Amino acid sequence: MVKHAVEANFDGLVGPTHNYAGLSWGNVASKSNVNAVSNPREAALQGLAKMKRLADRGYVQGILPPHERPHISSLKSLGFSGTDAQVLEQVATTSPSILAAVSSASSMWTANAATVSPSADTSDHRVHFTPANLSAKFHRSIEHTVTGRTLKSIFADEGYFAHHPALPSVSHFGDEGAANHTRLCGHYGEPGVELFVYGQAAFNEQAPAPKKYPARQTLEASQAIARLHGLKDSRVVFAQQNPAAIDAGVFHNDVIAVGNGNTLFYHDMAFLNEEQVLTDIRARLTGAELEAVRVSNADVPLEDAVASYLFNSQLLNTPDGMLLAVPGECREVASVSKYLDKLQAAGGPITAVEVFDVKQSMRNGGGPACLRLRVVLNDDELQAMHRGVLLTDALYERLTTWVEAHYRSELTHDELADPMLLDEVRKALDELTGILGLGSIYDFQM
Ligand code: SUG
Repeated sequence: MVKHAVEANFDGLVGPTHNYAGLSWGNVASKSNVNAVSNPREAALQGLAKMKRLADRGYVQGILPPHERPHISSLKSLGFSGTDAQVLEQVATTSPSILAAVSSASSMWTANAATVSPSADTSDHRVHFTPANLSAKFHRSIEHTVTGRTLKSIFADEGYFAHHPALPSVSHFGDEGAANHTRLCGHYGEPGVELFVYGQAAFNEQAPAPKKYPARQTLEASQAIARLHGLKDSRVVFAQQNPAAIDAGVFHNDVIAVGNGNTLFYHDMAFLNEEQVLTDIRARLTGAELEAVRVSNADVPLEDAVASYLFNSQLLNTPDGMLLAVPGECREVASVSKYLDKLQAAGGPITAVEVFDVKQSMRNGGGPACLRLRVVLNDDELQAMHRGVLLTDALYERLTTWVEAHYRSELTHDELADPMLLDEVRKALDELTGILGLGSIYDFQM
């Protein structure tokens, strides 16, 4: 029997150390905004405003808390020692790049937090979670421990939820989570097709691969996740990303494609073998016909797609079609803006376009879709999860006040070594776990 289910979106709350450190080779925005002065307060409020607008529209909206940064435990594991203030001073003097890496607020991009398979797809009919090892970038590879703790704290009932540790943290199993995973289905509660998009087959040196930028996700990692989650072969598609797209700055598949329900919205340069991908999905999808909304390079050149983050939009069901929630930059790039006008008039599955301002995150290469982790939950699972992280009007007010009390409105690299900043962060996060009712999830709380 098909159970009623919804797609809940868990957005990463931007952390108090949000800054522009140019940490992500292959991510054009991250590199081009290096050393810009950030505004953590504005970043967090922009994120909360997006969540609030979607919650007001009736979508189930959850929150994942930021991580402790600078991450002192990581620094100690690298041999920096003494009091926290001494650790910070040593690393700032001898290795400022390491300090920048352990200070990144990158856990905000929760599309990279984990891969999630809904219970309708898994062999034991539980919702499965695997935190992404994010092994391609040091600053992100330190996220999965706390991400795993947080997900376990929210989805604690083992009768409904299964948690796996991150895959081995080596390049062969590089895993970037839901950013390279799309689920297509009829109703959310029906078995769907899980599309895993990878950048490179790690164990085959002859296989096509990008030449300039790294492929962060491997085929072998995607296959491991599908096995761990107990997915049926007949419901899984593995597709290689077009290496030329990676070399043009498409470091995750969600920078060039987004799917929801029976609809796949994608750029014609997204996949190495587009026809095969569509054929494979069509052969596996039951309960609905695939709607492939293909954007040609003639309409939107790849570099405009990357600059605007058109495909890093959220694609959401509405009572009369689908809503594409796009970043503001889409209206600043002429080809994209023109395309969006055409799209709404085309009579296809996407019937509405709305703009969301997440500029602070965008400047690090994170659009609306990067900021959220999708978790399909049936009614029983929604009841069983910890509901203290679901956004209500009261929680929105509480979190806005919390941000205003604890966040700086300007942050430069020199300030990352300030022991006062670390104190501010810990005080804020300790209060936050109380607000969200999460218990102890941070190293400093243990
Ligand atoms: O991993 N940027 C992130 C952006 C992640 C976007 N996520 C998705 N596409 N789902 C990254 O490249 C930049 C941080 C800095 O440079 O300060 C950064 O980590």
